Amino acid sequence: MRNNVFDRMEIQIGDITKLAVDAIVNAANQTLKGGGGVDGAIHRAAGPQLLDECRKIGECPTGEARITRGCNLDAKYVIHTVGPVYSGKPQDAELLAACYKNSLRLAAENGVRTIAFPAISCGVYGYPVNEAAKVAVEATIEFLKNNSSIEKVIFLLFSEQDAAVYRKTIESMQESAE
Ligand code: AR6
Repeated sequence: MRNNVFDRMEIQIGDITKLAVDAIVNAANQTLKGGGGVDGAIHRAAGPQLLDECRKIGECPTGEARITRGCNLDAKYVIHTVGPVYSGKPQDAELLAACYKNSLRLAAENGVRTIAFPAISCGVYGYPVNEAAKVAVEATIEFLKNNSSIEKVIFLLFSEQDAAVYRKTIESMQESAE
């Protein structure tokens, strides 16, 4: 059932650049000029046109999101969002939640029905995966409750270990929702 938000979330393990979804989300930095980690992988797979599009947009503040075409990717769009550098302060969770909500809002505005997120901020930016998973899933649930156009949100994790953390997080939220 489309209204059951838990049926609209899914966990997958792998490389986000390989996904044939309407949009993949990039864990970018404020310059939007590419970088390492998932950002580097997305730019390599999408080709130089992606950087051209990002240059036209300019900078993106932390917590906000911007959209470009997917260029050479199978995904139609790339949504670039900038996660917080982990500091251990409450502001981290607010900014990370904003990344998910702003990305989902932009996706819905552009007719996206399937979207995949990497574990934003959980690499170079140092956010502990168990804390980030809670924020990511909570923000996504909150968004999906008020939206019916997005059919599937994939949390695309790079390791089985991270996927297990997300699985537990979703399970415990589903239990407390029942
Ligand atoms: N597919 C899916 N997940 C991936 C992939 C991939 N191909 N490659 C890495 N990950 P990070 P951040 C995972 O460091 O912490 C960049 O230089 C990775 O294992 O890419 O938000 C930007 O330009 C981790 O779990 O992003 C910024 O400067 C997650 O993606 C900075 O890093 C995020 O790790 C952003 O840091």
